[in-house]
Amino acid sequence: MGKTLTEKIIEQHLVEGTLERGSDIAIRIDQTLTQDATGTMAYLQFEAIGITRVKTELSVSYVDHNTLQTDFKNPDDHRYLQSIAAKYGLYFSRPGNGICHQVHLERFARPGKTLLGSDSHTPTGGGVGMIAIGAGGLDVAAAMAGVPFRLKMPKIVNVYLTGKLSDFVSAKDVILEVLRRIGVKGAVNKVLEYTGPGIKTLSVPERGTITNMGTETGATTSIFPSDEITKEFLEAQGRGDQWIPLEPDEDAVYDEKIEINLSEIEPLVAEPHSPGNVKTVREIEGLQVDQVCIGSCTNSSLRDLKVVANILKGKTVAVNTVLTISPGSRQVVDHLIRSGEFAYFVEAGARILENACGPCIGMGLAPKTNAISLRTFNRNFLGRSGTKSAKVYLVSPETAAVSAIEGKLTDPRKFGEFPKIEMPKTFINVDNMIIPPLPPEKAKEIEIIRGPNIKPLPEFNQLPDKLEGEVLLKVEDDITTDHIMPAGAKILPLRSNIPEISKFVYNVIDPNFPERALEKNGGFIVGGENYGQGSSREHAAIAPKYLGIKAVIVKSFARIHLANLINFGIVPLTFENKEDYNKIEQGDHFEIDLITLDTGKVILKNLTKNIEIPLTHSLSETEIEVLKAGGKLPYIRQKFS
Ligand code: MIC
Ligand code: SF4
Repeated sequence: MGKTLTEKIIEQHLVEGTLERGSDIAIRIDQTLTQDATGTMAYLQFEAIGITRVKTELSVSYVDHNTLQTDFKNPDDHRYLQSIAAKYGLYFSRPGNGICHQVHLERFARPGKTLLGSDSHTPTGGGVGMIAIGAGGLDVAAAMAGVPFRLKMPKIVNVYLTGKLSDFVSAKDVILEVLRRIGVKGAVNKVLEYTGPGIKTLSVPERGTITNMGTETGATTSIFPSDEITKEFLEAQGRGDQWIPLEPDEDAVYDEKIEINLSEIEPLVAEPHSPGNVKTVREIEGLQVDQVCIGSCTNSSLRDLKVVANILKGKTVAVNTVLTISPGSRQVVDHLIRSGEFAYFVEAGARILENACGPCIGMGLAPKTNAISLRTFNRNFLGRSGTKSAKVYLVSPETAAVSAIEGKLTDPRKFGEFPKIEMPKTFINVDNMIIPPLPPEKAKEIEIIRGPNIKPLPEFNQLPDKLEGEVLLKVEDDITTDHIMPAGAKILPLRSNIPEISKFVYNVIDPNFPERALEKNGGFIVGGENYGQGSSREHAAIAPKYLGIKAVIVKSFARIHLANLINFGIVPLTFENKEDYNKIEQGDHFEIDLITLDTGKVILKNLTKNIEIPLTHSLSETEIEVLKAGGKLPYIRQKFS
């Protein structure tokens, strides 16, 4: 029986387990990446593991999220990260060099390798045929220490592409089409593997856009084969020697199949406040737009910004609209400057931002009250832009650029002729802002530099046999980590200070939550489906843990958040009967006996309502051990040192 590409790469990296779907497996990790907002915590944990040098083939530390420096905190973190990279043998991509996923695709991603990143959009690397997975910082720290990464063997979904995209329709519309079909929980514990004649019409950056935003379907990762197009891209990046051909067997067997004819896709848009609320642009065209933001790890490649530049050429941004552009990397900017296309942004009146995440994570450029903001980004969760009353719509670069000129949401096909863009045969390699690892003898001499905001990770106790307390919060379906642990210019700088950041847990939904949790000595959170969708930020587990959250009881979990809860000793439980969710109210008093955890079932006693509710879980034996040890850090210390 033939194999899928996913199976081939996973099999080559398998340390434990089999390819049986849903079983617990452990894989060897070749590469890791971190970014600054998750990286400081990840490296504090790496230090706590006590290894002298990273054990991966390649590990890169990027600075791209926390680049708005309103006080000392962010630059202190950058300095800390730089000293860590020098001491432990990592590459360090300096602030301003670009967004981790864009730079990694350009300079480091390699077909056939595994990549674990402390950012949920790490699957961007799947654009060159690698298994690239997002995870919490502690899992990435462990991978840097040589610990295999554990996951459930995902189901493999074949996304079979035929046809060819029309002018003004691009890769973003393809992933929006996938989201339209399967929604934000459609691919939890699945890999989206792209094949079919249509893939030959997509360049590597376009494939990267699709695998990047595959994260919004809940997928473990997304992957394209490594073919002639991949070869050309790597050669143009001066990395032709890293190319290997990789594809699924012709008779590969997939668990599911989705067929998409690229020729039939039209410009799409995701309405507030979920990337899964997809409509055609035609359906809601005409909406006045106050702000248009172009960039992010989804749509900031040279291909995308060239298209935008040429749409803007000779035009002016509409009077009541603000246009921002945040390029993905210095390589992208360098090309645009040398080709003269950068001038089109400037002349059109775009506000040019740093090569960083910027407005995507609410780091500046928050929209005005009740604004309509059109963004080429991948997420439009409530409040993420920094303005709770703003409505964020996700679109392609083509739709964004044309709408910026018109001042209203416009189907870009009305623009006229599609600008012909020319991609360089060879990219300018601007690696002078990437500091390579120091040799071990030199690395030893490096001192780690810590700013006053960098606080050690709090120690957490071992798990007791019985959990007791109140339901501190009851929430609905599709709660994101942006609800649980918001980001933005005010909160992100606190990422290396758990006591401080914990004051903002659930800030968008219930600003009194932290105070109540501390006052009641902790308790429980009850939720619906897909709890914890979105980012990899482990602060969405560490900070609730710090506030005393003992267990989270929901209908279903998103993958990365589930792993993060386990890593920090919060018990993740699910209802055996989903309707039991309705039998619980905020304020109810619970008692949960964990003695039976190993059997896969536990009983929740709702003392307030005087009822018993059966709960279940998907925890592996190792995960139960981790929980019992009080989290992954004490567990690793016990086991590996
Ligand atoms: C995001 O897009 O939500 C982030 C910010 O990149 C996060 C990581 C973080 O919270 O630092 C992610 O996607 O994992
Ligand atoms: Fe940065 Fe936004 Fe991409 Fe997250 S989704 S890595 S915040 S650009």
